[in-house]
Amino acid sequence: MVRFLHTSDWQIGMKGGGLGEAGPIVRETRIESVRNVLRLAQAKAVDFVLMCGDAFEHNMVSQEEVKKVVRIFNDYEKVPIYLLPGNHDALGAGCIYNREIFKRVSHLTILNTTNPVKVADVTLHPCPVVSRITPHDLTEKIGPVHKVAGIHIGVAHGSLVGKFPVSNWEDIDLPIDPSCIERTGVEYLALGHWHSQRIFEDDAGTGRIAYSGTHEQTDYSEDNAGRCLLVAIDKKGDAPQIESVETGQLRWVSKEFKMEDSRSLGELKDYLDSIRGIDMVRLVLNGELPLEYRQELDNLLDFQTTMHKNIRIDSESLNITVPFQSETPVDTGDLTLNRTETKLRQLLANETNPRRGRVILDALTQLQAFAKEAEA
Ligand SMILES: [Mn+2]
Repeated sequence: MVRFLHTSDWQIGMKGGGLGEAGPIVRETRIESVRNVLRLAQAKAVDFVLMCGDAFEHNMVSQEEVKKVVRIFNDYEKVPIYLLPGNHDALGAGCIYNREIFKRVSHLTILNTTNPVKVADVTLHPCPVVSRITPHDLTEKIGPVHKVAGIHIGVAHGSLVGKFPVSNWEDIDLPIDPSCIERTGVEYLALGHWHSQRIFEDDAGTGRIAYSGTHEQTDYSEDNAGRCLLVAIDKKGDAPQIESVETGQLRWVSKEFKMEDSRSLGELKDYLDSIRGIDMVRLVLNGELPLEYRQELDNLLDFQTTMHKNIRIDSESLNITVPFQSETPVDTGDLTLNRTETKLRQLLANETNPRRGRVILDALTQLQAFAKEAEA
């Protein structure tokens, strides 16, 4: 019997680009969440932790960040860790695992060759990544073990051919043939590379190929991320018992809203009220919203930026429409403002590019807001 924790894609040292001020928070949190992984491994008294690649974002990650991870490893010295190099931390002259510091962690084994590794009556079959782009299936190196005693586990990093997830998986290099299970006879193929957790069942409904997903979500496009897999296999040939466990700290949501009128503004407001505890928020706004609601929408979203660690608003597909009654120029009480308004309305009427149209609408909205302020 074997019980282990399957994890992957810690991507320690990632920049968190596009996340603004939340970038450094995401970066630091992923280090701290490694502690969640090892704490869980210790609490569940697993035989070992299996790290399936991309522990580090690249091979040049600063020694300061490496030391933060090693410090966490040292706090859990009774938890054996088997770590596979992925495409981000690929083997080679500059490999991060060539650094002396890793050799001093006695309970850490870097799976840097394809030689099978015996752990009690379990055999690991590692398929370390040797270059960032690898066009052939590295699991081909796993020999058939149908008749070899004990439990056998394949350990690899790449994309299962024909099973691509909906989210934006990094690259189509590193192909892995799902038939690896039948060909080799391993009980379980532990994979890394995809950040969303996925378990693939065979025709008999047995899950033998799985991506643990990243231990801490890295992007809005991921689903079922921030987790690990607790795997138990009783004996050779048995179906793995797989349990998904949470290890991530940051909460992410991504939501699409069709804007139409004051009712949809109300729905948006209710939704925003309901996600107060969420750290990372992406809103996709589309539809058509009359100009008169524009200011209220802007105010709502402006306040919402103070409620989360990151809020990303994608309103490229939102059209602000000018209703018929506001097509007659508003008297702002100022000649220059009136002329500017008329000019902007002419520009808007002739504009065919939606992106430029929105800029003109922005200017019109601001101008009307100024006029209202002046009135008050
Ligand atoms: Mn990868």
